[in-house]
Amino acid sequence: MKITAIEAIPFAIDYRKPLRFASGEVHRAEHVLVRVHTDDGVIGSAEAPPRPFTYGETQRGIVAVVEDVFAPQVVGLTLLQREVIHHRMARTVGNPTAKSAIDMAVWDALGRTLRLPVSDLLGGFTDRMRVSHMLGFDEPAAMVAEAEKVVECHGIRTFKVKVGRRPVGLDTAVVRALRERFGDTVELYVDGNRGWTASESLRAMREMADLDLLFAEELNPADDVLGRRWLVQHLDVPMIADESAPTPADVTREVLGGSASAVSIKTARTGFTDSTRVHHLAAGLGLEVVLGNQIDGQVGTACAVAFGAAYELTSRRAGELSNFLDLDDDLLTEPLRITDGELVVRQSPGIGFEIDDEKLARYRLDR
Ligand code: MUC
Ligand code: MG
Repeated sequence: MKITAIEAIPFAIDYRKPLRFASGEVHRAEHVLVRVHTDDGVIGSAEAPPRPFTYGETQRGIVAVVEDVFAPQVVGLTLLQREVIHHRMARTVGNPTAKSAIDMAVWDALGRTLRLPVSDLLGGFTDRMRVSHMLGFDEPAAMVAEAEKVVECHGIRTFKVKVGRRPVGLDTAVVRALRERFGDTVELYVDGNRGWTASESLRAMREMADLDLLFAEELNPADDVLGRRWLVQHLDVPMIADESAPTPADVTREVLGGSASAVSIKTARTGFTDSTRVHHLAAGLGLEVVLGNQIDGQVGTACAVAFGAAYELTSRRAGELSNFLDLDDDLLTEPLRITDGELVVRQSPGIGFEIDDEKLARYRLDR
């Protein structure tokens, strides 16, 4: 169970169409596949998605920090020393997706070594999650057409609508068009990625008061501290902390400070080890949880559903597990499939996927 090497492999796969939102846009999945090797010949894998507009990481930066800083700290430890791994990596600030990919690749290697699914090792609550689909910025008719396709092809009936444009009517028109098209057959919530001010956010939420929204996420910057608290006090739906709360300490600060009343757990930024901490914190504080997406590929999505299905609290709501549908191709031997609006956790050892070597060779950027 001794870790003998860690690889960081940059790869790139195009999105069929860009995803646009208030803090940025994504055209290509320029991710890093992290592979943890052990002396038993086991390889555990996970992916790190650089999101400079959220965490400041870049693809080259992730490769460098894994190779130069984290690999030397982790090689030589065993798969059972996950808390030592966490402690050593924590000496370096930031780099959340690089650290998380190592953490999850270690868990994958552990599951493969023990011949057990990681989701069962974590909590084993269920083997599937309902899926929520994220709708990026476009005209109302185009966003409704995309939602129709997603309902028809995948049976998904929960949508997170990206908002945060100006004037706010651009976005409220989309949410209204979706509610008019689907009636009460779909669940809707909105994510502003900090695009609006506190007063714009409240005006928009009041305009949408009759649209039965589940949640609002990061409508305005949490750094506008008083404005954000004021907004949360005036909303009649929970405000989800996403990018304002990337660590357990941030979750505590934002929630106890009154700037959030629910939390997004993203395995891409908190791995399995810190996602477990955020989960326990949310359970202890009585917060609602949404399993979020960092615009993950299939490797990242398999990680997210393995974690989400492990606990009752994370599997209660639909999880954001469908961004990979927009990718041209992916790295798995057996692609993930969303059927009847659900994604199932594969009951194989580890996280539940196999990397296709031929595809990795095709998309890797370092050879
Ligand atoms: C989301 O939930 O915000 C877009 C930016 C980011 O950090 O994550 C995505 C989705
Ligand atoms: Mg968000």
